Amino acid sequence: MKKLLAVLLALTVVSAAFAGGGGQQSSGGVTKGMDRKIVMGYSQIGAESEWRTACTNSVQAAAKEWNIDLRFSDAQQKQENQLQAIRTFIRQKVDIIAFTPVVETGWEAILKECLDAGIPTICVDRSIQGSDRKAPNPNDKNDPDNWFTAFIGSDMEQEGNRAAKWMIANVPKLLPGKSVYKIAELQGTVGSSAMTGRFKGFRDTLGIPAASATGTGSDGKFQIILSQTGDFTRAQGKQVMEAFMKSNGKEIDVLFAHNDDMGIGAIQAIQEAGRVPGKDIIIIGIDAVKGAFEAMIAGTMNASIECSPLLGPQVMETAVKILNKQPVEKWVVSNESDFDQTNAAAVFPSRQY
Ligand code: GZL
Repeated sequence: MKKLLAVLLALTVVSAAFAGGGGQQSSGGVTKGMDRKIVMGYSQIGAESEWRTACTNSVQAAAKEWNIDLRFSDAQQKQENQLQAIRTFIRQKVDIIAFTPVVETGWEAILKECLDAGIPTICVDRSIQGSDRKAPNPNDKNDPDNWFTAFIGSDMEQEGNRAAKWMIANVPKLLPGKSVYKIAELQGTVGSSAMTGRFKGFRDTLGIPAASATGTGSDGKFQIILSQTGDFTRAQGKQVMEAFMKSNGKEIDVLFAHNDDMGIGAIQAIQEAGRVPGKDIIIIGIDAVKGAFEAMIAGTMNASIECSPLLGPQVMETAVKILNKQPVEKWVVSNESDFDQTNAAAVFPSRQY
């Protein structure tokens, strides 16, 4: 018995030491792929939508996975808070800064401060004005693509194209017999690349000038009659749709919402105005968040164009490559799909956000 107790005691001591030592070493230790633990400053826009929350969760989970010390700042939709957070990161001498620009303009000065401080930056999700995210001329200091090291995110114009293509292919079948389909549009945050890209891409595919809020497509079948920002939130999407229903409720055939949250907010406004969302008014959103799948399965929403928020792993992998002085693409494009009532139920169980 004494021998058994001695063996058990020895085993307990050894396992505790290993776990303690191993635990302390891996958690406080080095970043994957590096010889030290790196520090990343991340300036996030806020928490305005399901998509944003999923993006934040992805970034925070990936930082843990890569063992990166993440200094995370939520700007609550204000650019001045982002600029302040990035200046703090510079003062703290972090190894790398990642940021999602709430709007496209106003980034030159701060990004040049990062360059002067020798801190590389990764632009995530939304982009900055004048950036086409293709390999820039390295000597052109005025090319915005030289102000940051890499961009990780979706092609917003493509998302607008995809929404218009789904509408052209499906709306005449869902609402047969009309010569013209009248569209209401809920724009995203004014001046954000997500809004400007989707706005332009949708119009390009219809043949409506990108500068026009309203107008009729080149084949005369689709006409944007209303277009206003709902700032990517459910609450404002509902509010603006209430106004649309009051002014033109009877003639709206299609709602194009720059994100699902605004489309979901609009569903309630359409119902309260006595029309049937998903049947009388065809609703097309962007993001493909959980709420959109639930609405498509319930029949109150018709389609959602995926824009993946699961960018965390790519951000961390790109950060390690940059700090290891390995070559990185200027633009790591996300791969995405389109969903509607024909595939939503089958795909929903496998969705990660
Ligand atoms: C798109 C992202 C947008 C989402 C919205 O990449 O910037 O911001 O479409 C989110 O849901 O608020």
